[in-house]
Amino acid sequence: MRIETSKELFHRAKEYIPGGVNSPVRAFKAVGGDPLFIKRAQGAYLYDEDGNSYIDLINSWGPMILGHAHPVIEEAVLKAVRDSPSFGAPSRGEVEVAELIVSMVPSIEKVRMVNSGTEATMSAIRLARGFTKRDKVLKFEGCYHGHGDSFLIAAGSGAITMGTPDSPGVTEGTARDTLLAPYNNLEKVRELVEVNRNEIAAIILEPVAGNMGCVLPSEGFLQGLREICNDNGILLIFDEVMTGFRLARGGAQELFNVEPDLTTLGKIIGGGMPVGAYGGKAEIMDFVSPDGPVYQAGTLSGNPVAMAAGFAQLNFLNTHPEIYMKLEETTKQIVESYRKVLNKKGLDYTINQVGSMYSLFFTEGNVIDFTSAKGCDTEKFGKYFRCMLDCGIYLAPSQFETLFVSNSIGEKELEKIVEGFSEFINLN
Ligand code: KE4
Repeated sequence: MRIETSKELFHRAKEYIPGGVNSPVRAFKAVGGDPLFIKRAQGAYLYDEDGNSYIDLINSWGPMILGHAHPVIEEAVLKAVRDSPSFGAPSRGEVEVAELIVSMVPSIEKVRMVNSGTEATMSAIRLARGFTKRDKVLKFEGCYHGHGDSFLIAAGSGAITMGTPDSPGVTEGTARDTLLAPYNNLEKVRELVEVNRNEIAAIILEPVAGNMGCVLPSEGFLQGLREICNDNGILLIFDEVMTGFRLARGGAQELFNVEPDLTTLGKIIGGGMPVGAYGGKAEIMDFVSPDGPVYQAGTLSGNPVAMAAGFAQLNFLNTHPEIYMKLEETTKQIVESYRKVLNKKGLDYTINQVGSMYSLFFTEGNVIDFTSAKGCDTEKFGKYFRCMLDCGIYLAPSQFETLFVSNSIGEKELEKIVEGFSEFINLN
């Protein structure tokens, strides 16, 4: 039987699926060319429908921290699916995952499972509004919190990549309740809080931004937000969909030692299955239905197969904390090898790295917020992406994404990544 190529599959996909993809950033629009259709993945490698293999530095946008098809997760999923994929009723797995999350993330006393990061952030905002009886939410330019209406204002990730920072379909009324500040700008936050005194329910941010490329919080930024929220009765929400269980067992809040009131989670929490969650202080979480007045629900929330995958992955991370040091070490080696080659060539660049997340920006200055991220040479980024792909290394197809290193990247893969990068630099 003739094998359909990625090109043929993409052509077919566009017949039935908007843009031929189920999530915009996968369409390679920002880097040109057609997307690859992946057939399977194992460890550090993706295998496409055209018989090529790639070292994966996206890892499904974060979830595959242990590498692909890890036996511990595979076993758990196969076992769970044999008992029926879904009950629509409470099950043991939900309790075990909730208990484990509470034990790993200090600020979380209670947690509600949902099916995506978007659902988690939408629910957390509704809860913050219900709990504080205030309407406004303050977010940061370039931070992406999923595609909920309140967030598609100067959002990051695909919204920047698609050049549609404010998506049609988001009403004026919704946009009015979303305030915007530049990332790392406490002054602007203080100003907005002053002008909107007693009207802001929550400040939400990525404690390490990954959706304008990797951008770190500047010294004192997170602590400063914590103090502003304490002084003004505002809930601080850390969107740790990317950083949760990625940067440390307790996520960015453990790394930077700042506790939010609510945390949103996703990606790693599901071990590759569709899972999101939001959690925080019991006093706030008890406001969620059925005990509280804030409604939120989901047919497949806490799905037994997804809980089995999530528990397997979180439990593995929880019992092997040395993984975090190894991931950071590997990522630092990649970054150091990039720096060596870039410095030798005398190119303008910035690399932001924390734990196993990093981004290369082609720009002179530092990248500390949305404005400096947007000022980068995205054309050059496109060349970097394509050259690395030709060398068998699969990067995020947009400057406004971060890379995620998995625990499957070893010496052999490191060598290949350095080789590919050196080739890109020599050709440009
Ligand atoms: P999902 O609804 O895609 O599960 O999660 C939304 C979300 C919320 N918060 C943060 C910090 C996120 O990074 C995300 C989703 N991240 C993108 C990658 N930039 C998902 C990839 C995609 O959109 O296809």
